[in-house]
Amino acid sequence: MAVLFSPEEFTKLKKELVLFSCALKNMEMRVWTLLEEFQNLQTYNPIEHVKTRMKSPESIADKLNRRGLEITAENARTQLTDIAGIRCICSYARDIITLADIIKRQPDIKILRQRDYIESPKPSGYRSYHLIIEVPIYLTEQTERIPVEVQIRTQAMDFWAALEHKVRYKFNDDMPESITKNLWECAEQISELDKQMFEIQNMANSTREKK
Ligand code: 0O2
Repeated sequence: MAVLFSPEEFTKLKKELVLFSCALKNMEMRVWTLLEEFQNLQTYNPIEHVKTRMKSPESIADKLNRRGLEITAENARTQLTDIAGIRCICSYARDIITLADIIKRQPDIKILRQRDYIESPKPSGYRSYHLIIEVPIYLTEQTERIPVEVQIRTQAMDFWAALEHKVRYKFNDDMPESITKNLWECAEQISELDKQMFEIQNMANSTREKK
C-alpha cells in the first residue's frame, strides 16, 4: 500500500518544495546561460538538451519509507538530495566531464557528492555522471542552501536509462535474470555506439580541416 504524508506534514512539505523548486529554476538558468554562450559565443555546443523534474510528494514518501525514515517534511528536506533534479544531455561522452567541470567551478555552488557511473557503470549497465550540489537561494530574510541532483549523460545513455527504467518499473525491482542480462548487453552496445559516433565526428573534423 502506498505511504503518504499526514495532512500536517503535507502542508509543511509544500512549503519546503517551494525552496526546491526555486533551486531547480536557479540551476536551470545557470545551464541555460551556458547553453546561450556555447551556441552564440563559442564554436562548439556540447549540450543537446536539458530536462528538469521535481520529485512528487508520493515518490518522496516512498523513498523515505524505503530508507526506513519517518514520512516528515523535515526528513524530506534533510535526508533526500534528489527532490530537485536536472538532466543535461550531451552530444559525446567527452563533453560530460567538460560540462561537469564548468558547473563545479561556479564559486557559489557547493559540491556535496559526485559519482562517475561512466568510468564505473552500475551493475545494471547504467551510465551517467551525477553531481549533488547545493545552490544558494536568496530569500528576503535569509539564504537557504538547497540540494539539486545534476545528471549528465549522452543521448545514447539517456535512451537506455529511460527504457530500462520503464522495464524495471514493470517488475517492481524483481526483474528476471534474462532481462537484466539483455539490458546490460544493450548498455554495453550503446557505450560502443557512443564511441563510434565520436570517432566518426573526429574523422569528419579532420577530413574537413585537410580540405
Ligand atoms: P528518479 O525517478 O529518476 O528520480 P538513491 O538516490 O538513494 O536512490 P543513490 O545511490 O543515492 O540512490 O543515487 P544514485 O544511484 O547515484 O542515483 C539515483 C538516480 O540515478 C535514480 O533516481 C535514477 O534517476 C538514476 N539511476 C541510478 N541507477 C539507475 C539504473 O540502474 N537505471 C536507471 N534507469 N536509472 C538509474 P531514482 O530516485 O531511482 O529515480
